[in-house]
Amino acid sequence: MENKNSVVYQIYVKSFCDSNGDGIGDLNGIRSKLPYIKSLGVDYIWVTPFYPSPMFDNGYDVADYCAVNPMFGTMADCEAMIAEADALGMGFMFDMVFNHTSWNHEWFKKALTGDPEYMDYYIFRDGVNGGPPLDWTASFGTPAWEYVPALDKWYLHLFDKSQPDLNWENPKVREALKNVIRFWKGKGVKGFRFDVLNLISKPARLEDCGPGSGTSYCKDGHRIHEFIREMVTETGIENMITVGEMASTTLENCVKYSHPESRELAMCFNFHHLKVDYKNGDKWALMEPDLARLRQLFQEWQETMSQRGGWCAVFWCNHDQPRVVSRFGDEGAYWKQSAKMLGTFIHLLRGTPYIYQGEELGMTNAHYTSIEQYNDVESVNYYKILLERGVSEADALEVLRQRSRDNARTPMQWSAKPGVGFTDGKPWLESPDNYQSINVEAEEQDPDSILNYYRKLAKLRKDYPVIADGGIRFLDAGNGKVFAYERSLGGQRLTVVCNFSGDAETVALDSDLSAGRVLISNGGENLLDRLASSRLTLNPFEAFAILT
Ligand code: TEU
Ligand code: CA
Repeated sequence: MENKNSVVYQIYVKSFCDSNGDGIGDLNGIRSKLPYIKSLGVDYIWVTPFYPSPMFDNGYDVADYCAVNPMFGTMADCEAMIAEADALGMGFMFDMVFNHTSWNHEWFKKALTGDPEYMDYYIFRDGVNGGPPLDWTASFGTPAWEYVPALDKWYLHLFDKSQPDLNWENPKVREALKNVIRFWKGKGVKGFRFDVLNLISKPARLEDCGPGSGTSYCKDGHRIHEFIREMVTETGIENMITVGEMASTTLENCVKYSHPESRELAMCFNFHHLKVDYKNGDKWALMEPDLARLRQLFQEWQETMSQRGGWCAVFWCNHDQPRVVSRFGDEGAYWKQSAKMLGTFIHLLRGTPYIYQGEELGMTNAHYTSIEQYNDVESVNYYKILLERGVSEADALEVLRQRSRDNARTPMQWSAKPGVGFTDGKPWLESPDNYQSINVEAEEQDPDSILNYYRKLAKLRKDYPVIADGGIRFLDAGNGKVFAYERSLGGQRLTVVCNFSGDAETVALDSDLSAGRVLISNGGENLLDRLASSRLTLNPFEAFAILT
């Protein structure tokens, strides 16, 4: 990838902006907001799938990779959107869902007729003792093998049963997917996000696998680096911005996925830092975030990637994760402070920062009170599973309130108008009541808003090469709730200090910063004077960055 000072904005197409009043976001809605996105100072826009789909997984079940779902617009709308972003100096990254298709895809429909050529596009196996080939569970809580009576065969789906996994061992599949990349490259797309890419290389001998999570047997498979390198080099995208979503991957693999000499990807998403509030590693068991573990993970990944020449996508939010201010910050007295602190921490790290739509406003979780308000297949499945495990309805709703992917999918809050400025119709998903105060219109008027703070963060990455090109070292601030790191390039140092606690915390910094220049701070008064003493007391959720 040509430059390390890029910033990416992620759009969840269904929830960003509705241009035709049907309550569903669309491509013309995105196009109408490109000047706003440009005003954030971002370089690329990752847009989630808008291809033909039955929408069981809101578009991550693709029925045609090279077309536009009429629900979201036309190919002409898509081309106009790409052209307008280009004219504004921004590039689109399209989302490639290559681990699986929808069961509505023509390839799978042909497979279901028993056509052996197309059955080999997927992973069909004979059953064992009248049951599935393997006792695997899928990511959304169901069994991972589905029986087809007409064929007397089972097919693998690591996600919903409507999302049959593709067989990447089949060169015809690999070639067909390379043609998808070539098609969108030809349309002027400037980069790609690859959905659960590290799951595409399945075990050589499936029958030797034991029971359990299907993903756990398929992640970082034995041909994964070969497949990625082939896909990237044969479509000429190795110098584009590309990012692989890597489910449950390892640091070692991410160094390899993202190292320039690998000729694989520009960077990866990993999720270890977003599991520090999973009790016993279970997303659906609540626990307070383990801040010590969070800091340790960032230190380990950031310092190792820096030393080994890999490159991380750095982020808190996406369309699958709860809103970070509700998760690691504060929705109450310290809402603004904590949202700014969380943004400061991510944006000054080594790597490419991603802003998820609404994160720049401090948008919060949805706070739904009934299961009827939820849409996400994963959330609806796990609500049933929790009740079957004997969890009460109230407790199951509390789990969803904190963990559901719908928390990220409430409509983008543009204004305090009904429909939150997202639609003139009835939105497909309800908004939290706080849209009255948390919205673009209100925050544009407030120089001290989270929105304007995020604009400053993005600009710092353009103005100070130490952020994009510098090394990184985590500092021991002598307080587990305060995360501090130092960026360095040549003789320049940037010290970043973030208090992840809602209480005042005292730290001991090992260098005198009082003569430095404050590049950004979320509010502590007379900071440099306070830094003159060796022990500094930070306000709740205080954050700053000082150049020396
Ligand atoms: O997500 C992969 C994945 O594992 C997600 O389900 C997410 O990590 C998990 O829900 C967190 O608990 C990708 C897409 O981002 C997601 O929207 C799709 O549902 C999934 O793949 C299948 O395509
Ligand atoms: Ca619409």
